[in-house]
Amino acid sequence: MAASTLITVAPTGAEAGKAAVPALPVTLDELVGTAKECEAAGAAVIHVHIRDRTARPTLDRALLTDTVAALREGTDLIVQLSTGGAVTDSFADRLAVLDAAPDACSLTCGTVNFGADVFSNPWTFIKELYQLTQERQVVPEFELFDLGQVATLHRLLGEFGPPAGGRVHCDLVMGVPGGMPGDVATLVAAVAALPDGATWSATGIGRTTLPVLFGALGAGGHLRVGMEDTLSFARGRPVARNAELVERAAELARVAQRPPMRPAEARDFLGIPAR
Ligand code: KMH
Ligand code: ZN
Repeated sequence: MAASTLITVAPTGAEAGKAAVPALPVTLDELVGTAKECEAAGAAVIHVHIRDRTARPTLDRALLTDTVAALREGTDLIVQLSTGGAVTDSFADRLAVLDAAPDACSLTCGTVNFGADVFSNPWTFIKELYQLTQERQVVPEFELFDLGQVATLHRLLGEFGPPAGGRVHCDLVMGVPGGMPGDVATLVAAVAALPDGATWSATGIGRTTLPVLFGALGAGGHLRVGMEDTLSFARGRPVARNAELVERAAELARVAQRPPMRPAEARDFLGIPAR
């Protein structure tokens, strides 16, 4: 079991609206401020979605490039850009995210129903994105929303070889309406199906946040938390700041005798070159 716990913060996402959720970081200043607080609280990776001037999700290349630069300037966090974007984003725009030259990016291994929408990731897109990460040396994190996507990950690695950085790190995204449920039995089944030697984090959407967090810590996995995944800190109590989700995860990781991994250690763990 890993001696420490990688904590990723996903502070914004593409789904929640600023009007309904004023604590959501949507401007570059808000994002960098959040990132600094979350790093101090124990995060080592930031999973980034950005918003435009009207707080709508965007994959604007210049803004993505500025965001990577500002996060590097203000923190030591590993900057992982989302290539999932919003369900409305085109494949071309999602591939072009790598033009912003992040340390890492998400790479979802299959299409999944996403509430009333569809998060589309056909095989042709998955393999194109994967080969681009290899070419650009951007370390992918394999996002797995369902067990069938684990099979696709095996196929991807079998056909195209190891990822940039040489480490296979996955994130189980559980409890999306349409994806795998966020419970411990499903988590154990998904982990058992991962490629040999793969490391993994898990996150539970909404009310599955805590069962998945406790299950992941107990099973030797790593954690993703943040307002992309949950807007409630406890029943009837909205999240006030992303950092309080990181603080809680870090505290529970310490209780589990697996304290938060610092960014330098996390770079080594994920195969990301030092900056
Ligand atoms: N916003 C979702 C449709 C990712 O970042 O790679 C997709 C998502 C996954 O959040
Ligand atoms: Zn995301």
